Amino acid sequence: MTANATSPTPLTLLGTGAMGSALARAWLAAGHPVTVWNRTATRAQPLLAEGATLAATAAEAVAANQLVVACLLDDASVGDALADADLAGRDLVNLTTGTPGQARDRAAWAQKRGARFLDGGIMATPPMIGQAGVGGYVFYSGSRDLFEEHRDTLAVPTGTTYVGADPGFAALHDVALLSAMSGMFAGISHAFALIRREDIAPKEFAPLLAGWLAAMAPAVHLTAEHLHSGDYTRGVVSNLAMMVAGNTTLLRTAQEQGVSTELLTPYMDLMQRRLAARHSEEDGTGIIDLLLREPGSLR
Ligand code: FVH
Repeated sequence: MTANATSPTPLTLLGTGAMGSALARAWLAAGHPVTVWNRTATRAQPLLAEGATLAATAAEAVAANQLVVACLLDDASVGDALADADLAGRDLVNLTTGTPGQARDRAAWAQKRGARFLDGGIMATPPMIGQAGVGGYVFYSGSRDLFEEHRDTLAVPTGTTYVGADPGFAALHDVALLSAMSGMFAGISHAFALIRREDIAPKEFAPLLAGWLAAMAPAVHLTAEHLHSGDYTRGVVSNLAMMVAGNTTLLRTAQEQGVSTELLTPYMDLMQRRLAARHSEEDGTGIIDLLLREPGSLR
């Protein structure tokens, strides 16, 4: 059953935590009949006043609708919740954060049980759900046909970006972006630590920092161009030799300010290694090659 202008697709939502509740509210507000289930039923209660139907068990919730969306804590909770559910003929959309491997295994698991499967990686926080123009979206991967069939319904809470038939790709894109964000937050922490003991108002410093990060963000396109061409020197304006020399100033400043360099040095060590391998005219792209390991190895 697909959505159309007059009858919004009914759906089941497993998990009414912070994100699940936000999703449910967006679908309810758009007129979709929503059956909800949550392990702790009291957490789903507020949604009933907004029109949701509460199922007593996950199996009952799955039986209620063809389209079943799971937004649970982690992959293990998806397995727990759906252990006794009959998935035959169901379209399972898993918005639970997990690894690419877990998504691929979950896709095979769902298929074996007779369900079609889409994995999703949510690039939004709960307050961004149901809000247009705030930049939130969900990466989807798995069956393209299934995505197209439910595209309109899936687009109700936030944007949609389909990234391929491999069910692991949504999680991979999600985690890649979150990992980049983690590095950015590390840099933000270090920057605030540098000014922390000085007579510099954090509130005045913040817009300067945000502006600088935004100005630097387009560097990702040059990195992509380098990886595409294999030439890591083309178009480089700030080369590795200069940057490694500049690192001395960053480290000395940290020392002067009494700030640990533990967030900076892992990246600087990699820059140094790439420079030592005679790549002074590159930018930082070659560091990507230094990071690559055999899949499955931990470090
Ligand atoms: N909240 C956020 O900012 C992020 C934004 C990006 C995407 N994440 C992911 O979304 C998934 C759900 O996150 P959440 O914010 O809704 O998380 P909680 O509020 O903690 O709710 C967790 C739900 O999972 C249920 N649950 C946990 N363990 C089990 C289990 N073994 N069996 C069945 N259900 C389980 C939990 O139920 P209960 O504790 O209320 O009984 C909640 O419904 C998540 O993957 C984020 O990484 C959110």
